[in-house]
Amino acid sequence: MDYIKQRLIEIGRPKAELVRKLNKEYGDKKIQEVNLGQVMTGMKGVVSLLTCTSKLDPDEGIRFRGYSIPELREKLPKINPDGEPLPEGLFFLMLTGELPTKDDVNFISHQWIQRAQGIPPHVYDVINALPKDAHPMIQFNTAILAMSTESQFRKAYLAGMDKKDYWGPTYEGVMDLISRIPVIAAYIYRRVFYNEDYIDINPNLDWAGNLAHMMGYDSEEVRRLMRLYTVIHADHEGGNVSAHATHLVGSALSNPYYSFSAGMNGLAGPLHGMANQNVMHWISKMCREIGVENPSEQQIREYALETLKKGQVIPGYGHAVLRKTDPRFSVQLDFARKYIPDAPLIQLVDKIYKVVPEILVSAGKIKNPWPNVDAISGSLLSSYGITEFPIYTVLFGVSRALGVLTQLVWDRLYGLPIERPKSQNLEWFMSQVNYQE
Ligand code: HAX
Repeated sequence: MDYIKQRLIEIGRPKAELVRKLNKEYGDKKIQEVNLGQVMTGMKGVVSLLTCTSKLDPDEGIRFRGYSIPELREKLPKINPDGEPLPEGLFFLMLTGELPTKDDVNFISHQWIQRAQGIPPHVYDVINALPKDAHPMIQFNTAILAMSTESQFRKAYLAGMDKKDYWGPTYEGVMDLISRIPVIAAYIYRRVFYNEDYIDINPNLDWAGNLAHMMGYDSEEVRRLMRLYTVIHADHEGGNVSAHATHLVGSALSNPYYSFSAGMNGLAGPLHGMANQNVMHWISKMCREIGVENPSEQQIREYALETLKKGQVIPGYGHAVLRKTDPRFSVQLDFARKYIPDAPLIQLVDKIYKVVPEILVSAGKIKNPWPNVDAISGSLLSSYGITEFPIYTVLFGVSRALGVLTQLVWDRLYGLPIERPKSQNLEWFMSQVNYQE
């Protein structure tokens, strides 16, 4: 057993005991009242999930195990002192709650390189059976499901396993899956956009550096970008669609591949991860229709108003929880200002940022008019040469695996049961508020 698993037993067993005790002794205690509006608006603010990897504050944004993004950039191990932290370190932090050492990060990097070798050949056959113009998220998710033939959890479950041990083969599956998805993502990218000219994994590179390498980008600049990208997209509490879907499906003891695939189906929605691609469509359509590459603030204002008039959303703006500019947006903007200050797309994103919030506020219904992570991530990737928009949500998915799969390991360490909220029909809700037609 590797030392991380050993550590998880030490940390996880007392926590599982605590969860059992809380449930037994305080199970009847009321912790929150739910109002009708919350149910009718997608359970906003209803506390109903136990998640320890990260916490989202409406004003401050995300903290991973208590650390903000600027703190992570300072405290997590890096390859170069002026570089970005390695996502391996964030994974360790989310998993154990402890800041990793360089040795921890090296251990995980090494594990993931080794485990990445285990992708069975039929996974590539399955991807190749799809048309090349199938959206990369379809190809990505199909590959994830095809990899579930390797599920160690399924084998161990069939062989008979004590409930207390569910987390062990889950952890193994999670490590396998995380090690393999950059290879799959890069394969899909090269298949669709580079005429099947594939690039092998480099055993001397880190996880995010390898993703850049296998996609065909070998500069230190793109590796740095990928490290930042995969850290900031990794987790966003438990209630977002990709995390919640992974948790929900996992609660039926579906294996990590099935569970993660469910999360990725959610990420592919335009109100969630697909927004990063849609932002780029929105920007390019605006430039095309106006007939300029660099529209003025007034032209952006008119185009944004036109979008709202057509009953569409402006992608990259708004959030179900956040009530301020997303720090994941701000860190990308700072990164761009530092390394590529003259990039025209970033200047355009900055200009849109000046104009769009006031338009959304004037429309009078949005709760948060500020940009989210997706308002800039595509422009940043594009400015570094990764211009193929349809791959963007796949890259988000690669990063999001770190958080939602860590949550899955913890669901099983805690021994959480199957999720089964109660539903009621419309008449029931009407009766609760004495509604008379
Ligand atoms: N443009 C136009 N209208 C918007 C809007 C936007 N960007 N964001 C919200 N609204 C509208 C809603 O559609 C809703 O209208 P109706 O009352 O007519 O239904 C109203 O404002 C109130 O919505 P809200 O309560 O402020 O927002 P929700 O919690 O319902 O939705 C969303 C949050 C992120 C889905 C929403 O802001 C949105 O659609 N944004 C654009 C898509 C996007 O950028 N998604 C990515 C979000 C971050 C993420 O998950 N990344 O993966």
